[in-house]
Amino acid sequence: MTFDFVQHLASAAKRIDTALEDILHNQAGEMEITRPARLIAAMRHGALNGGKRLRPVLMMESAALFDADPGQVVPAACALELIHCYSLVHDDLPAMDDDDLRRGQPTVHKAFDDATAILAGDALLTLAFDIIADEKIHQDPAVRLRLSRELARAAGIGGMAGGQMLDLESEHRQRTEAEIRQLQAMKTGALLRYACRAGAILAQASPEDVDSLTRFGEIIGLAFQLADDLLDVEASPEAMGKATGKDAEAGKATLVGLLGPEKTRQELVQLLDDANKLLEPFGERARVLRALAGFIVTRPS
Ligand code: GRG
Repeated sequence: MTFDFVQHLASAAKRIDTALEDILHNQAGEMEITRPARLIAAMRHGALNGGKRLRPVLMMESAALFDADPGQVVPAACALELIHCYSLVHDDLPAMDDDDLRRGQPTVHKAFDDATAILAGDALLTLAFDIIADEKIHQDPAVRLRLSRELARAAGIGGMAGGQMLDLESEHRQRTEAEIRQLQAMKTGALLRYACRAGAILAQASPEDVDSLTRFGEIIGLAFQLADDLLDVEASPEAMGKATGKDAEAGKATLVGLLGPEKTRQELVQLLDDANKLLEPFGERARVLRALAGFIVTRPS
């Protein structure tokens, strides 16, 4: 029987959607005064609106290489997705990207208001750490602590939030190629890296295997960003500021702006090759991760 990756991705995403639905349902307390319904509704709007669920699926597949218990991995994967959703809710705010639509629907601040969107993002972020601290994630508190600390670092000043700040500052200053690579590894790469690394940590894989999955995540993180930038340029070529390395529309630094589409495509081919080499020792067990890497490089949107 041939392996249907698209079907597999859809059913893994559905599994995450169902688990996220449960988690957010359980946030609604009986007393409106302690659990404001409007905030829960805004959190649901930001988290249950049809994302691809790439990060949780990467975590589940990394953990599956080492036979982890899905009952532990799914909540950890949901925690990561909640952080991703929070970042999108805040990124869409007028003070940042000022977007009206996300995943084809009104952004949280459009459907509610700015203050509610800020609070919904805050509550999604903090809920993620509540989940990671729960015994369901792992019986060993040292594993939960490690997952929690690494998640804080991936999302915080040395990771996504720091990368977003550097990106915002790029509107006012020229970036070198090395600087753009660094800020993108922080802004988008850190959560993708964490997805793969945390799967291996949760499964208590050997340090060598944790390192391999970490490197795989780093490569996937860079490939994801390059593919995203290429999609933007293909959608509106005038957005490419070759001379400045900036996406002219958003004023943000991009590698495709600096290197040009052709070199970017060549780098993507090389990255996919590197990613596949890292998966070789896992043979057939890594077929979904292999397909995911290919999907990230060639995805249509
Ligand atoms: C606000 C702290 C803070 C950080 C925001 C991730 C981020 C940092 C901003 C998003 C800006 C953006 C559109 C970056 C391009 C890469 C990216 C993260 C795309 C969205 O991720 P997907 O494609 O989205 O996985 P879905 O909707 O499928 O979850």
